[in-house]
Amino acid sequence: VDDMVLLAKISEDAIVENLKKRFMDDFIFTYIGPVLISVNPFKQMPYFTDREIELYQGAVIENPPHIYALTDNMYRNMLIDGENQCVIISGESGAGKTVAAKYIMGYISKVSGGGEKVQHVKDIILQSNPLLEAFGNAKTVRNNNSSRFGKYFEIQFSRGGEPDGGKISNFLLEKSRVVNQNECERNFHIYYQLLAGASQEQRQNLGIMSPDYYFYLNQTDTYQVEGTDDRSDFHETMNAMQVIGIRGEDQQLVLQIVAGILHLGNIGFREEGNYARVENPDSLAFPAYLLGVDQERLNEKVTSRKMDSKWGGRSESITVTLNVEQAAYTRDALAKGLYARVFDFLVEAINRAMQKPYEEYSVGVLDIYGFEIFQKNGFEQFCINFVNEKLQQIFIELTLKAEQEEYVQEGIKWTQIQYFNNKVVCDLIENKLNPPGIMSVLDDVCATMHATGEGADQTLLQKLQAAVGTHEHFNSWSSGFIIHHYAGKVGGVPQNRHLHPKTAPSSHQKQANDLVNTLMKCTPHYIRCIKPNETKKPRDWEERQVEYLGEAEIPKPLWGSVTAISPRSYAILTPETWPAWRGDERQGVQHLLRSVNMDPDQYQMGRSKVFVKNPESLFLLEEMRERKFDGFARVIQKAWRRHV
Ligand code: AD9
Ligand code: MG
Repeated sequence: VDDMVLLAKISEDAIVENLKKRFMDDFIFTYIGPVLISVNPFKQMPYFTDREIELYQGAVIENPPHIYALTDNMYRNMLIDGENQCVIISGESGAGKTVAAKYIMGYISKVSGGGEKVQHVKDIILQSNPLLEAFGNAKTVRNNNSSRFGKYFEIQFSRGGEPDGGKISNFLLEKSRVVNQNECERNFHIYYQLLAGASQEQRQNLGIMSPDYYFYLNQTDTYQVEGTDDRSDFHETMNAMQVIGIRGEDQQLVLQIVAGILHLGNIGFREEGNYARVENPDSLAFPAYLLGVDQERLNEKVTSRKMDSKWGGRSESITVTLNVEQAAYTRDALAKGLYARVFDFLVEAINRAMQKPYEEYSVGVLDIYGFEIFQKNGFEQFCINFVNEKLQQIFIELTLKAEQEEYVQEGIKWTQIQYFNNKVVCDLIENKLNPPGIMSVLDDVCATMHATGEGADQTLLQKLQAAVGTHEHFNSWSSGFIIHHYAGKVGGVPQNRHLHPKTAPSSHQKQANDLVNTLMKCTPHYIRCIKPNETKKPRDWEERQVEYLGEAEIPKPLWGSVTAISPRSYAILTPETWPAWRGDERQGVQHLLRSVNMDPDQYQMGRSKVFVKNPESLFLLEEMRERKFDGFARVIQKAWRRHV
């Protein structure tokens, strides 16, 4: 079935079976009530052409489920109701979120009008994808083009529906990837693009060597990605910068910093009486030159740290010399910081190019990475999972609230829908006081710990135990802790990297809350992407899918609502059968439902609709009607034959 609410019985098995069947028949889209499910086909489907764009545009007739239908619906809603819209795209890594986001942007760009200026904004919207993917995506085990940042893309429209502006908010760039990667994974695409596509002159100026020369690229021995041409992608990236309006010199500076980071990574250290010394002083020269800093200054920067210290009531600054481990950490922190700045610069440049002086209408697209449960989970997973927990929270609030408000409006009797409200997990993480949540404790430990971070892990664990030790969604042991998220249990072991003063975990919390507040002001839409297999091959459905669908995550409607049961269309089912009912519609519907012996427990009459508990009873109605019609048609046919 197109919409799983119409399944005879909405069970997890039935949902999965339905999805699988459709997937095998090349239907990747299915609704489950208000949510569009999209199963990654891992091959180009034939129904994303201009023909479909035409078909779904302002469609009054029912078309099969499609991302274009959802997008068109958002676009029309925005124009007709004058309300901002947003779509939350969720799903595990490699499930097709980014591809879905691009289809949405492509559709909007195609169906909306506009002159030269609007066309320019459209170009920027579309070109922002290859640019941000070059700097923010990487090959991972799960996805050859995995987004390592979250993105909320607000497309802004004029009152007439022309996309004449836009704004990107980016979240949680996975900075750690700049300095190390898991096995079989790569650093961000831009590095390999630059190495493959740089001109002869650039090679000379930027000190471009083969990838295995650089420590930040050679740790995993993975350089190539199947189906990816880094060289041509490099030109696409540079072209995107051009379209976005980044000046030639700035383009060169961006590349210079990217190369500078690579050379920075090649600064090694040796131990000299407990202190770190740069192994080969010559290795400082090139990164210093590319990053535009004095060589000696760079040396100081990576081998020592300035600290404020209070001494006899006076505050003074002292310099602490670092050991080898700390020096490497500092070098890496510098690399990550620089990279994040470059990324932010690009986002700002795109935003500047799409800036609009005032806001009218908008459609926001949220493409953010889903829950992550790894063998080793760090602060990054903690933040990502927290954002997802918040998204689930608004999903529940908005869908159930809308549903239950309708019941009230229609005056039908109902009991509170039973579902797992994950607010309890959000509170565990973000509570400010009584007891303070995990973020607060982290903040506190970061602010008060000893400069080197020694002993901070234990302090953190002790404080967490004291604050939330008895919480039902939290467990801890001597060296780590587990959070029971709505989507699963995630365990983590704190590591000093993550507990630096001023990293302020609360800033991530603020970002998550800002995002939620923005989304709450829009009419929401949902796309849940599903990855059918780990092989990345078409027509392959692995049974393990079940647990990822997490049917429990989707609160079920208790009473399906049917807007139109017209006594006229079903009049054939009533004993009076023919001719059609002529009286009051409401009474007609009641008469109809009684005469087909529908159990009174199974339906309720609302003010403007009938509410039916089991959608199957509707099928029954349909089926009975068809049978009767068939019978009727046969009688006519017979009569006709006799006549001729
Ligand atoms: V991640 O959380 O950023 O790692 P995504 O974004 O969910 O992940 P992505 O959209 O990048 O996944 O899809 C992964 C790959 O699946 C793509 O590179 C395509 O090769 C493939 N894919 C996804 N959706 C489609 C589709 N509708 N048609 C064809 C698709 N291929
Ligand atoms: Mg993605």
